[in-house]
Amino acid sequence: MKTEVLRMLKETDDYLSGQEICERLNVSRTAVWKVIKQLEAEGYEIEAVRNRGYRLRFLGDVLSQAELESSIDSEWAGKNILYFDETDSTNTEIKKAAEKDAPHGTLAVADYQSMGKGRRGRSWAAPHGVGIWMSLLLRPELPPTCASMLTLVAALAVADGIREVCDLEAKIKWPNDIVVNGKKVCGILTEMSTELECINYIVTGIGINVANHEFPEEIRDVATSLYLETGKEVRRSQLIAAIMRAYEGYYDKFMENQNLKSLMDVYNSRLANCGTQVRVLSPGNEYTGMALGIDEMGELLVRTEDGKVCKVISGEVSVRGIYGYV
Ligand code: BTX
Repeated sequence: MKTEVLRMLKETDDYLSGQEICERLNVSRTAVWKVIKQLEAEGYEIEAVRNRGYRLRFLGDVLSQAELESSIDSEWAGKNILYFDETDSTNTEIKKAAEKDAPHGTLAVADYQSMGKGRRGRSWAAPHGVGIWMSLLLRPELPPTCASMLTLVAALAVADGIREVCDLEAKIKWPNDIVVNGKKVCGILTEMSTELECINYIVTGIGINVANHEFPEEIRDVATSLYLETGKEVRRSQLIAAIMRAYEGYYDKFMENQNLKSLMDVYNSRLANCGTQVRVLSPGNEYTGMALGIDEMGELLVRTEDGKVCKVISGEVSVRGIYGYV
């Protein structure tokens, strides 16, 4: 009911009468009043005027089940929400939900993660109230070899969401970091459960630094947040909704070909390391070259000094900038 009241308040610019809420939701006046009080306690500013009703005066950066449900307007991505004030990792929550048959598109969101995971056993700093820590459950009919490309699809959606909501030139550092002004604002971790030759499910975990005013010493040089880049507050639910919308569009295009053929151009146009010198660090084989962009399998094409073009497969190697992080 809280979601419904919130949705009605968001859709109405003027006052919404208590009577109308009661009638539409078939509940008592006292029940409506209680929900209004709960919403105020969560941080919404609601004006109540006798004989006119309720009006939402200020939408703060509230993150809750009701806020997410009333904001996300995509068809399937993020339609089923699992919200946590606190959890160890939203990737772990989605894996648990997947084992209990949660549907394709289920999204777990947390306000705080005590054990946020990065790639290859690294950790991800996910403090209270300042970030988007979320994981999307996917159940695609794809061979497991295609799964890593979905990370690139997610990176595109995050870059678009940030561009739309924050008006920032968000770029992608191949394969899956989102950078703003050369610093990392988002990381993506994709995990997969497979059986024989098919995918049971994929979890795409997305961590976005939104309102951080500062970072721990060890990541200060590489990390940034949307607040630090814009000086403005971002409503996390609005950004999540924009990312889910963008994700659906890109995912459908990806699934048509089961590769990145139709997304390659837009991905390359967002690629921060396109045309830059990079160092490829693969076990036992390190080399330097110019990044040319991705191919339709999501591999990074790197031209070495002798003119040869190498294909770099994500997950196996690290690609570093020669003159900095990007
Ligand atoms: P990654 O391995 O590319 O990045 C991890 C590295 O990035 C760390 O070793 C550290 O140097 C740096 N780092 C740690 N925290 C941050 C941060 N907040 N901002 C910028 N740099 C940082 C990237 O892994 C994948 C991250 C996925 C995080 C999401 S959050 C929701 C989901 N749940 C979960 O446990 N992980 C994912």
